[in-house]
Amino acid sequence: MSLALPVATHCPYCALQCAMALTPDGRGGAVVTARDFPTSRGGLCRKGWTSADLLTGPGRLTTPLARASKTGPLLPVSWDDALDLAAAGIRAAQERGGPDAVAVFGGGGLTNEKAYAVGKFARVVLRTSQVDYNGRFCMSSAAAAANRAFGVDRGLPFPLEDVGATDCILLVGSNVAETMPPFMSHLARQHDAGGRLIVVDPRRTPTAAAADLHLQPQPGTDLALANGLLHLAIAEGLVDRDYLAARTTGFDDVRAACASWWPARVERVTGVSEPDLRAAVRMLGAASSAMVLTARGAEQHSHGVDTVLAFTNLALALGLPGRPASGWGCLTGQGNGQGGREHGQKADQLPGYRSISDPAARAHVAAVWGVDPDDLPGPGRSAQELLLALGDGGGPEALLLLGSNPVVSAPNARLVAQRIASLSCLVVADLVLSETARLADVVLPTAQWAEETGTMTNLEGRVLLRRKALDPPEGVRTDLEVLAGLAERLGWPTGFPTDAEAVFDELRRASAGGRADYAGISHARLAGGEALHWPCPTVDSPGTPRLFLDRFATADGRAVLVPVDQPEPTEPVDDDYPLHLTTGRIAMQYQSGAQTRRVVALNDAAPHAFVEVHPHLAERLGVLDGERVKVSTRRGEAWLRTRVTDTVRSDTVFVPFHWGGKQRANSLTDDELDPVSRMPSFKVCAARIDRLHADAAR
Ligand SMILES: Nc1nc2c(c(=O)[nH]1)N[C@H]1C(S)=C(S)[C@@H](COP(=O)(O)OP(=O)(O)OC[C@H]3O[C@@H](n4cnc5c(=O)[nH]c(N)nc54)[C@H](O)[C@@H]3O)O[C@H]1N2
Ligand SMILES: Nc1nc2c(c(=O)[nH]1)N[C@H]1C(S)=C(S)[C@@H](COP(=O)(O)OP(=O)(O)OC[C@H]3O[C@@H](n4cnc5c(=O)[nH]c(N)nc54)[C@H](O)[C@@H]3O)O[C@H]1N2
Ligand code: SF4
Ligand SMILES: [Mo]
Repeated sequence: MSLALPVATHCPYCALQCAMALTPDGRGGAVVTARDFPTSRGGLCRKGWTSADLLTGPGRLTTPLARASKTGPLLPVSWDDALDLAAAGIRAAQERGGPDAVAVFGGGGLTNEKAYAVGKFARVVLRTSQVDYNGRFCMSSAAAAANRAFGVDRGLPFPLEDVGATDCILLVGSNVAETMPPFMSHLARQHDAGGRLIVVDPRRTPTAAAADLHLQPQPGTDLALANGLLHLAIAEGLVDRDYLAARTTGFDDVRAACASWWPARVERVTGVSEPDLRAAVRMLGAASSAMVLTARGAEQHSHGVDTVLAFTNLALALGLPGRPASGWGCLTGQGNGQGGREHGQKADQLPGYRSISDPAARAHVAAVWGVDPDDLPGPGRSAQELLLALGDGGGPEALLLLGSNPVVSAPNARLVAQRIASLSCLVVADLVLSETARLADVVLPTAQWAEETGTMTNLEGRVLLRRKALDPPEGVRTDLEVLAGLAERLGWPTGFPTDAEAVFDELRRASAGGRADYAGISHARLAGGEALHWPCPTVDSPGTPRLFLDRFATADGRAVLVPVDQPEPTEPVDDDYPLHLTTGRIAMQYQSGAQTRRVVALNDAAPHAFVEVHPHLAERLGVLDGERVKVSTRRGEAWLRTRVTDTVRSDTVFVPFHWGGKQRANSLTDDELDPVSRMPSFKVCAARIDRLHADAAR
């Protein structure tokens, strides 16, 4: 096939979806160059620059694998044999236990086309309700809060360029300097125009170091902080009464809920000083435009939804959403973290951000799929509930997994890995032999971003075309081909399209009239260079870069303030576990590390996990910088090198989660779930640190 060179596309990793061009090198690989684009502004991070290394790297899977028996090794097999084995395992499970005996687990890195196909495959081919995905661990708290407050969940309801134009930013639980480095150019633009930045993080991250004001709360106390800021805003007369009256409901209840959060109490609960609280509120109050942005630090808690609502309350009370260069937004994480949560791989959802419990939505989607609405299953289990129900957990006995590595990334991962290992049949489609794929009965090697066309929806709700630049290596198939091959074997009569554009056109029809309406977006319009943010209901619609200008997406058009209160910690520190443990990311590794640990340049720069320990704590524990220690919680332990640094609070330790085995942060984390979003408590639990014996300490 002859292809235009270089090929304009976007990065395989995070939701910033930086623009790049790929020039095939003739040996199966490609050379990466950065392209100018309004979001990435010509920037790429090290992960983007090195992303092509994984196309040809030694870790790449190029043949299907299967094992003859549960205890036998994974050995190369033909595609026909692999798909036959997978289909047989699925069929046997369903013969024993009915449709719900098979589960599907997807990922927010999959293209819109794949996410849509995964959800459809689960509902129409397997007819199982048991489908969810890793976005539950990522965006679900912010999504639930946004739906409640504004009636719709689009991470940023405005384009990124507005971030550079706002007067003041309150950035809560986000370390963009490491997680989306080119985002910093928007903050630099904002700073150069005289804007102010407030960062809320228990660590003085590179992002916090760039701020005008850094608030350093104890992990898990952001809700009290937000209520305290709103308390002060009310006391200092900074609330926008006209806006509240014209565009919102619920302020009176919220005012009452914040009344008891006077500054001294907030200081006691959060550790943020009263003068800093006042300084933050005054910066926000004095600004001509302002944004409240949240990310995983605020959201990944067993009270994540309420925490985000506390921040949407604050933004609404200050009159921000729907105003120029202002509002609340969430910084979506995975490459297609936005689109991945709109098109049906979530347990309670159908394409177009429709609810699977809504009869009208079921009828619409069933018509597109050519099935009877009554044949569509209802809502299934959320991600962690599903993972813990597998095998010995009494739920599904077979699992098809694409685009996630839960053995490393799920909370309480020791238990999750045990459940996964107890399945009668695990089928994993991946580019590499991830820790989860290692447990599989059948491994299907799939194409990656540069080798297939598809669309991604970035953090601002803008749909992007990721073009194919190369053919996949011999022996590798696309995820769409994998689903089609399984559908055929499982007796689905009408076939599963394998052409991304055909799948997208079906997705457009399925999403038409839904909250995330893609009906007017096409591969052709995107290829023509149009900037299209959903909703985009018709082919002449210019899309909707800015939401909420006139009304919110609620029934009455008003945004909702919701009274919320800081709960007691789910796992308070005590004598046995006296430290707050929080987890997150570093610049050189991505997620479970399945991809980036196999990129030599990245792995050399960040070869192992660590635990950040404040010098005072290190002294109290008698540990040295770089010493190996045992970090333990009620769920498990990890062996980690210390990194002694005064950037972390002295009552808190931080571990990145990009590694498995003994370095696995998720052996430690708590899987207590938010009651609404079912988000686990990745960002805080109680831990202890012990020295290892001298011989193991090196
Ligand atoms: N290099 C790199 N970039 C990535 C990713 C990656 O794995 N590696 N993943 C992508 C994905 S999927 C996501 S979701 C995004 C995530 O992007 P971020 O949300 O920026 O990433 P995290 O490091 O998980 O968390 C951000 C910060 O929250 C802080 N934090 C911890 N506990 C609390 C708390 O209780 N309150 C507050 N206010 N802050 C707290 C941590 O110290 C951390 O600095 O990054 C995306 N980009
Ligand atoms: N302790 C702790 N744990 C966390 C978090 C945290 O902050 N702290 N953050 C959570 C968050 S926000 C997230 S998003 C999750 C992410 O964690 P995971 O869901 O594990 O994400 P990845 O490591 O990106 O896994 C993607 C897998 O799919 C493969 N893959 C990539 N592209 C494709 C494709 O197109 N098709 C197929 N079939 N496979 C593909 C990759 O090789 C990799 O093995 O981790 C969560 N876990
Ligand atoms: S910031 Fe995200 S999208 Fe941009 S180059 Fe880095 S990983 Fe890729
Ligand atoms: Mo994420």
